[in-house]
Amino acid sequence: MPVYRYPVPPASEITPKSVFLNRRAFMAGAAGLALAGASGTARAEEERQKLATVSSPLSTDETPNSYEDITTYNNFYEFGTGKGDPAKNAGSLTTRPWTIEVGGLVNNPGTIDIEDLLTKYTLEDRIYRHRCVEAWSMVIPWAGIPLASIIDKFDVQGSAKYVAFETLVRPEEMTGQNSTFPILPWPYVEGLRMDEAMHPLTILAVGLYGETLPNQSGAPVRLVVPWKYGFKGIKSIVKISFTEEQPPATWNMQNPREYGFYSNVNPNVDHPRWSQATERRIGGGLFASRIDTQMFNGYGDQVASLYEGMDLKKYF
Ligand SMILES: Nc1nc2c(c(=O)[nH]1)N[C@H]1C(S)=C(S)[C@@H](COP(=O)(O)O)O[C@H]1N2
Ligand SMILES: [Mo]
Repeated sequence: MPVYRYPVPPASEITPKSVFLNRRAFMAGAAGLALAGASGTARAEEERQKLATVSSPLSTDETPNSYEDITTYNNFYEFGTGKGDPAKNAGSLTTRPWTIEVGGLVNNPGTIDIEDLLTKYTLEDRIYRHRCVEAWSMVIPWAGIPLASIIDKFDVQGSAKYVAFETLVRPEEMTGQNSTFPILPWPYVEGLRMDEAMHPLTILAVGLYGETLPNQSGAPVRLVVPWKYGFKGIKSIVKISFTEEQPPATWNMQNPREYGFYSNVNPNVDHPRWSQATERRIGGGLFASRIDTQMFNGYGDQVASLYEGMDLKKYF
């Protein structure tokens, strides 16, 4: 299994939150306005935590969407199916204490504590393009940790070919898990091939705009795989396991014709009910013109080699 290494920035490049925010505000007027919105947002969560991040060369230089856009237009069916439902309903989720159970084909099974993720790792400032399968997109400034550097510690066995992820099931706090006609089977589950999981672009995100994640964004920890459609980015993770067989993925099980296991952003492979050739960038206004969707969401230089020789129309 290939292990990817990347340069770790020196401590002198560590960016305190205030500097991060000022820099963003300076770089982009729109983002600056959004920050005013952020400070007014009520949180039924722990006190805000300052996240020190180092900037990553893997960030896009596109202007991030506003905090408002990113936190009020969400998909998180555990809290309802409307785009505004997670912002309305996710405040009820208790995100401390929180541990992720790690098991399956590893020599050191164990747990990951959210406090350790926040304090014992170098958090990287990763501004990524985010493309939903529903053909809208955003640019999001995450704070995250490369998944590879986290799973290394569990000593993954050579026979592991995939990583499986699971979201919390807690109907008392997750309104969408309470409904009489469940829209999805719970828990929400996802999976990656091992080399995708180890790729330096793949992160577990714990922060947004220099603060801990708001619940609607998948607090306290969620997956972000920027070259894949958004639904691969499973939220509020409680379990990670390593498997030999391809693990189940919620939308793929729900409708395999519409949602593949790989789900790489691909403008040449349409969703059966709509085109994937273009996307609507949220925040551009209702009548903003659509932009062309890029192969692998624009991350092709970094990830195309993972799929060399694969028929991406078959393995979509
Ligand atoms: N547990 C869970 N994770 C989830 C979802 C969900 O419904 N439940 N929705 C997915 C979909 S379809 C998308 S597009 C992204 C949205 O992430 P965002 O709300 O942070 O933009 O989360 C993904 N992760
Ligand atoms: Mo999505």
